[in-house]
Amino acid sequence: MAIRFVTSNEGKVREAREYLSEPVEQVDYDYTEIQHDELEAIAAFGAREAFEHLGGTDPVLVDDAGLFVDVFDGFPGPYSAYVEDTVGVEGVRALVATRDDDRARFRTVLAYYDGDEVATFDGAVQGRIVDPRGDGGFGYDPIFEHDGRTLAEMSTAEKNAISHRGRALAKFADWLADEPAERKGPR
Ligand code: ITT
Repeated sequence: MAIRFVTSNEGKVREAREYLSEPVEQVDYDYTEIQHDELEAIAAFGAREAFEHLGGTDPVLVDDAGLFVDVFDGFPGPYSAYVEDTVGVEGVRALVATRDDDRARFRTVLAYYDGDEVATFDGAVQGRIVDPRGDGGFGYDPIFEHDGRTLAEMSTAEKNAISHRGRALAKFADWLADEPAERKGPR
C-alpha cells in the first residue's frame, strides 16, 4: 500500500515521509477547497473528491492547515494560503506588530480516505508571531516561534516533534497501526 498524499506542497510531504513508515506518494491534484470555517470539513471533502477523481484503490491523504492569530480572532485560519499569496508572510508579521498581542496557533487536519469512511486527525501548536528567522521549513515557519525558536530554525524532525502536523501525524500513525489488515490491503 502506498498512501497518496494529495498536495502541491512538498514541505508537507517531506514531514509526512519523515514520520510515517508506509510509502508516501505525492499526487498533485487540485481538489475543491470548500469555503468553510472548519478545517475538518475542508480536508474531508477534499479527500473524498480526490479519491473519486483519481480512481484506484490506494488510500488518499489530504492536509488542510491554517495559522490562527489570536488578536485577529483566528484570521487567516482557513484562508492562510490566500493570505500568504497576497499579504505575504512578512505582511502578516507587520500586521500583528501593530497590535499588542502576538499569540497564534497553527492547526492541521489530516483526512484519510480509502473508499470506506473518512478518518480525520488534528494537531495544533501554540506560538508567537515574530520577525522572520531561519531558512528551514516553508510557508509561515520563519515568523512562527515556539519555545524560543521559529519553526524555520528547526530541522524537519525537530519541527515534527512539536508541530501541528507532527501531532496530527502521530495520531494518524497510531490509528494506522491499529487498523485491521484487510482495511489496509496488501503491503
Ligand atoms: P495544498 O492545499 O496543496 O496541500 P497549501 O500550501 O495550499 O497546499 P494549505 O492550504 O493547507 O496548503 O496551507 C495553508 C497555508 O499555510 C499555506 O500558505 C501554507 O504554506 C501554510 N502552511 C501549511 N502548513 C504549514 C507549516 O507547517 N508551516 C508553515 N506554514 C504552513
